[in-house]
Amino acid sequence: MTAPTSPANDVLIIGAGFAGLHMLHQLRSRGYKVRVIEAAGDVGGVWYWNRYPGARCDVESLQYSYSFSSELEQQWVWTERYAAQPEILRYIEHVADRFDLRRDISFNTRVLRACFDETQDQWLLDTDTGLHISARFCVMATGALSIPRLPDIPGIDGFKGKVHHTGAWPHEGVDFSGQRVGVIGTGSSGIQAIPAIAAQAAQLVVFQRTANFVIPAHNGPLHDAEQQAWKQDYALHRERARQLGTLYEFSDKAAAQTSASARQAEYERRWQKGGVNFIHAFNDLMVNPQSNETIADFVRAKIRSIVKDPAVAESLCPNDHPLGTKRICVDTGYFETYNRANVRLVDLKKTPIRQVQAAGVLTSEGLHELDALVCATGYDALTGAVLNIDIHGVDGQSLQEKWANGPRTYLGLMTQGFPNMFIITGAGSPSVLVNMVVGIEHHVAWISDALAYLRQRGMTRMQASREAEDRWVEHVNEAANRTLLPQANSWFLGANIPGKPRVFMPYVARIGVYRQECQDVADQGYAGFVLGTGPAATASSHKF
Ligand code: NA7
Repeated sequence: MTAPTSPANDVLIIGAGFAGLHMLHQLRSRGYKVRVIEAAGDVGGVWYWNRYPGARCDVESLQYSYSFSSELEQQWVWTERYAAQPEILRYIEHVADRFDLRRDISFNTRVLRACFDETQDQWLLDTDTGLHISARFCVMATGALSIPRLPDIPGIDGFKGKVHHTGAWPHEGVDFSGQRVGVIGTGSSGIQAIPAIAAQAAQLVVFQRTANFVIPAHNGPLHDAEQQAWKQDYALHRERARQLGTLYEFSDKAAAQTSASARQAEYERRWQKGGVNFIHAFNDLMVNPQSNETIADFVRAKIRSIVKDPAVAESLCPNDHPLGTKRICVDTGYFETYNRANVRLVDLKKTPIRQVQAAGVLTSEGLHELDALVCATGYDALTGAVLNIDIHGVDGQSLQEKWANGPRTYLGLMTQGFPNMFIITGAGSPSVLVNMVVGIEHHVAWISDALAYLRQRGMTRMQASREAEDRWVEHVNEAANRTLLPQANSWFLGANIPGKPRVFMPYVARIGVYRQECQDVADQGYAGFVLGTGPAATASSHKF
């Protein structure tokens, strides 16, 4: 057969957040013609949209940053242990300026449809601006948490005040002074926003469906000496992060083999230190329900000691899922907020929402009159943004149909039947279970190497084989089932979206293990992938 003609671009990247920007920079510096399509008006991804009060990262600033440029990591100065959204956005904007990335990005453009052209080994994309664009390869840098989800509560459209979602916050900010505000949702976003809104609003009503485990951040200024010390050893820290994800203090002891008093002392020490590190106090907390109960009891006792009203404290105590099986939350003054006179907790387990009316939220106990409503109700996680695009692969197969019973990928990087389409930090990779920037940098490097491998051999097509994909999906399921993680109704499982298939989506593995698995595949000539040109592309043998 004749070789396919060259499309207009080598690579199209969808999304200009942390992933898309790094992918663009890497591929451009390797000589590819690249175009990025971005729905937002500027760079930043999730950090462009999440401008709600209190928004901040729960990974420490010095770790939640790119490692690909030592000048960048040395010169950028972080001001806080956990950076707030404006500082992270400034950092991303700085990266875009520093590496002159914006010239290859089409902003305010949403990809509606992507079809694989089998005759030319290329992707054809249609957008909402009428831009039609083609490329040999397509990289989904669309983010794991980028499709905000408004609750399906009857009457919400008829509310007379403004309804805001934390993940699509107005750029000009919102002034809640003097207002009666309702917040629905007590995940990470709600837990960050609630103290900030309570400080401004006249009254705040929090509608809680599930109480969450929340650990203090102990955020504060990042002092020069500490920052400089870290930067001196940055290369070493980054290398360790490539194995561990985030550099937490991991324990090699089991809670089950530790005395109650020693366990208590360790939980207290970690509580005082703060952050997600808390969960690594012992190595059996995510696999042994009895051990998990000991750390859960510790947090419940803390909640009871902070919240003055015993009934409110009881409602705030999580008791329907093991600690860590929903994304652990990190706060600044969350539980203390319930001691304020202007804050009221509505426990939806006791008094469920019936509907939203023009004047407020009606629960089984009556109407809560409100001037504004904040939905901190989360996202269609991991698959939402990919499936938001009408994607068709070989033989016109639709990705929505293929993933109707849950996402299927090989290594989380590709899905069979959709050649030349890569996904960054998607389902089937560690993704949201590790420091996202570390996961992104790994995928960007792996995809860049795969494209170079194809280019060197004059090949124009790469896709996952069905057999390799089937084995990987099984492997990902087994990994999750060895832990307590599938026990909670979390967004890891799609449980927050009515009708979404209940499949544990991220791959539960230390990123170092996963990196090695990906490296082994590459070293074996991309084992489990089908490489070549046109439909004649042939499968490599695979090990998974
Ligand atoms: P999350 O973690 O999905 O939290 C959403 C919250 O909204 C959670 O408390 C939900 O309760 C609640 N929710 C969702 N729908 C409803 C309805 N219909 N009624 C009442 N309550 C509802 O999203 P976040 O934005 O907070 O955090 C996402 C991630 O971003 C976070 O983990 C970090 O990684 C960064 P539920 O628990 O489902 O009962």
